[in-house]
Amino acid sequence: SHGLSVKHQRSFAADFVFGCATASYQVEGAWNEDGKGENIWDHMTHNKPTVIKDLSNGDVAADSYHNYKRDVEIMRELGLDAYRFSLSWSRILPTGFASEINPAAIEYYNNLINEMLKYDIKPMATLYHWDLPQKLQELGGFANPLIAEWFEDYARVAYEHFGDRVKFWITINEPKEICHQGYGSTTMAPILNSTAFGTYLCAKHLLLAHANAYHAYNNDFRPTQGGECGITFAVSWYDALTDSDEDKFAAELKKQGDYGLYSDPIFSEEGGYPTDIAKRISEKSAQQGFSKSRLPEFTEEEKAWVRGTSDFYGVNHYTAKLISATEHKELNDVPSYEDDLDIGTFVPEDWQKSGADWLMMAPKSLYNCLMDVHERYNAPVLYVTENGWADSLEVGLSDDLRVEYYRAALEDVLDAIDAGVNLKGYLAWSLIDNFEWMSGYSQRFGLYYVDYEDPARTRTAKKSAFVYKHIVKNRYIDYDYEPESMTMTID
Ligand code: PNW
Repeated sequence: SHGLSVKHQRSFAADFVFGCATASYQVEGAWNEDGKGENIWDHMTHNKPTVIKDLSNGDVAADSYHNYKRDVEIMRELGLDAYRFSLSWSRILPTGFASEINPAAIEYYNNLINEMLKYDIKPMATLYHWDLPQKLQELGGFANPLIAEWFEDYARVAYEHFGDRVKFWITINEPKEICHQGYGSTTMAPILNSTAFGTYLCAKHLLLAHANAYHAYNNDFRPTQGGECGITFAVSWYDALTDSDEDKFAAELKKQGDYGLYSDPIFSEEGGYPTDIAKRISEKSAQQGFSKSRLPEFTEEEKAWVRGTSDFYGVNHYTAKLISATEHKELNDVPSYEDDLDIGTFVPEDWQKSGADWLMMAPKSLYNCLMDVHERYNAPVLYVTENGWADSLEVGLSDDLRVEYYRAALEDVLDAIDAGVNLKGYLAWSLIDNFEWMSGYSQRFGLYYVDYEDPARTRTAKKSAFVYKHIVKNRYIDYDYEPESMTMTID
């Protein structure tokens, strides 16, 4: 009926990993229970509540701290192979330092992991998804080079306590969002707005922190635990607005700035930062009167330490933009990442809008990203570690646009696999509705609806949950499938 009958016959391999993802601050709640320490999102939302669109916070969120059994039940309803969750650093180490471990946190994650394993669901754990212990932020957070040691200590605690059962580790979720949004601007905690230096200082230290955590796993845990360890980047598709060389270069610069800056040092053959963006930052810095580049260089030793430190390339993908070399008019010559790039971004009118202003349904965007990473880094093992669609509040359980988005994305996945991309798994964002950072609860990304008015935070399957379940079970995309009823069961 969609003229896609040929594609219907393509299927996902039996060992292709299908799952869903969440993150600790977005779902757990229990922000100060059982000895958990304060993190930067607790601190910011409590002390500066107006930065969040609906003045909300993650104090309770979906209350997964108390509802983890229901969450695992949902995974079983969906028939998932895997679930990606993140560990809350300040729940496990209330002071941020590994000198003091909170036993209640170890118990919570043990319970969650063991419940998943009971039903053969593979736990995929992210060590850091944006909720830095506030105590460490007060010491500079990712602007302090010692973060590399603090993060390694924390990672070792996680491997020691959970690595007998967790065989898939993601050290850090989305370096660019942490560094640029958190340090270089004001769109994430700790809203430092250090536009000239924040992004780049954080980038270097974050990469060293990641590398320390990887080497710790590789040297001291992998020999006995035998898992995989890697990192995940936000990868959007940036196409040139026109065929001009200027626009093509602008699009390449944007790719380098948004993900290359963080993934070239790990995945490129030579290591270190991508050349065009590094050159641009260095030139701008010189013009601005700085004695050296605002992007701090790696020493040769550091370059070698970071290079090759990931067993897979995790892609979080949502959307696309068109990029031009047109000058940004509103930059005011303030040194910043935006000023360094100095590009224009465009979104065609005919791309379907979501409940989030930045998220559009862009044709083939996931396919294009997977191909770009595949070609840029010489065919690494890839996982899509997040992909999803935002509904605004009017949309309830009949989330037809999300269904359309997921079908198109999974068609891209099949195309990419056909084209030779070494893609091993796909995780939908998100298992359940959750706290959407600066947008609070005003946007919903879940396959399951969470009732925030209900103290029990009841979860109800949306239409997309039935569709995803059907794909996971049958291993192909059936465009004619419609759920018979909205009653979800465990098969
Ligand atoms: C992700 N982009 O961030 C985060 O990892 C999640 O915690 C978050 O809830 C989810 O997306 C939805 O916003 C993104 O460049 C970072 O398009 C960057 C982009 C998209 C999402």
